[in-house]
Amino acid sequence: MKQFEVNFDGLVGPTHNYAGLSYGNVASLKNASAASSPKQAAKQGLQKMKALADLGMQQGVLAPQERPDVFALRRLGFSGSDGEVLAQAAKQAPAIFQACCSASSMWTANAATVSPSGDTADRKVHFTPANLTNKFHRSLEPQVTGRILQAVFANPEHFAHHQHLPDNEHFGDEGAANHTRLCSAYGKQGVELFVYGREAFNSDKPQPKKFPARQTLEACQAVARLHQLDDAKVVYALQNPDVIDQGVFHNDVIAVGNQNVLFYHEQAFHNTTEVLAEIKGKFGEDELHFICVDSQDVSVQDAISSYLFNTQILTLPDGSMAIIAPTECEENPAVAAYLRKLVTLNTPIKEVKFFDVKQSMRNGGGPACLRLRVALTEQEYQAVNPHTLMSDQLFKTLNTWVDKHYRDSLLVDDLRDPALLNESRAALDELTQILKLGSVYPFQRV
Ligand code: SUG
Repeated sequence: MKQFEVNFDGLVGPTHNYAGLSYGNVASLKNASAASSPKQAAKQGLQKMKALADLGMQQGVLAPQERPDVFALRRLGFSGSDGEVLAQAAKQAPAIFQACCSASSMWTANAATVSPSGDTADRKVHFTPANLTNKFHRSLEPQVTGRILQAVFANPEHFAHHQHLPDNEHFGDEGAANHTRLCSAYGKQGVELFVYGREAFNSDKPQPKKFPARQTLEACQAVARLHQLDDAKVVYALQNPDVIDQGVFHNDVIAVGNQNVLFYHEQAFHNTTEVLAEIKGKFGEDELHFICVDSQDVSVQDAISSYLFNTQILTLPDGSMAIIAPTECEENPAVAAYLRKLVTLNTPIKEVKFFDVKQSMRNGGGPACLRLRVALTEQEYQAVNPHTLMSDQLFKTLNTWVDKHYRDSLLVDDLRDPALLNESRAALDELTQILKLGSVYPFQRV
């Protein structure tokens, strides 16, 4: 049976802005209050999706969320008409207001953890939306994310959806950004590698001193239980707390895997030797490539600023692998030199393609942050909502939709404009019709 990985990229929402909301994410803090371009951001994302579809990859689209989140602001005590809620919140609590305007759902690597049917006891594809408890602006996402995922993967014969984990730091869960699956073929049982930053119920264990560890071991274990994974095929690895303190806020900023390749920085994990031995032992006899990047070749700082590891490793239709990298990797001399060398080594990675996703990069989101990977069999693929799958027609329709609804430029001060709320809702209402999602947004359900 045919089997492949489908990348579901997040469409950038109409309120894409730089508010400096993510302590521990260097780019987000550095670009706080810079002007953003929602239109350019959405188009950069669409270009990447279309280019991957043109390479022969299966590519899907996930809808963004409704922002400003007036419903969250009302929950926090702001009242009156929608316009009054925005005005009061912007004046009385500007930081909270900005958090309720973030377009952060665009980074769909944080939307959910997905386990393909080859790994699960009931042979369904399992989804658990990430609760994203560590950042208030992101903690607003899981409910609507769950609805969007159910509208895309609706068939209960193939897809199982779980509620996000309890909204508490003890179960802090950032989804697929801290989850990698290694396998010899997408449809075969693989090893699911969960990377966590701390143990919530055991403070004696190592944890970062400066920046927060967003993902806990207990959250990883809960997701593995929900997804009915076999313990013999799961590895839990502690992220190196020192790199979290240098700005590696998710594991996908320092390591990435695809099929039988794990590409990682030598400082990515705590106890690397043990972690790799466990992966190898659980993977079995098939060929497995560990590609380690030394600090001498690429420093942790260069890895963070270029996002060398926030790349997508794709298996192309001819079976070879390509790296989809942000243009920042091309601009960084050490990283560019490393990539030139990498494609000559004896690994499946033979090619690097650079993409401009600068609008997203300025908030700490590279190519890999922008996509949720879903490995599917042909039969499961046929059960996906077809209106969410990239095609020449959908690419054209979505570009026209962006041109119609998105602003060229946005400053944090513009977020209080009630017209922006109306523009966003009009855009999203139309989008749910294009993608045939039904009523997933709170404003559509009142
Ligand atoms: O959660 N940035 C996101 C970036 C997420 C990147 N995702 C992965 N690594 N998979 C975050 O820190 C910044 C928003 C702002 O500052 O306006 C933000 O939310």
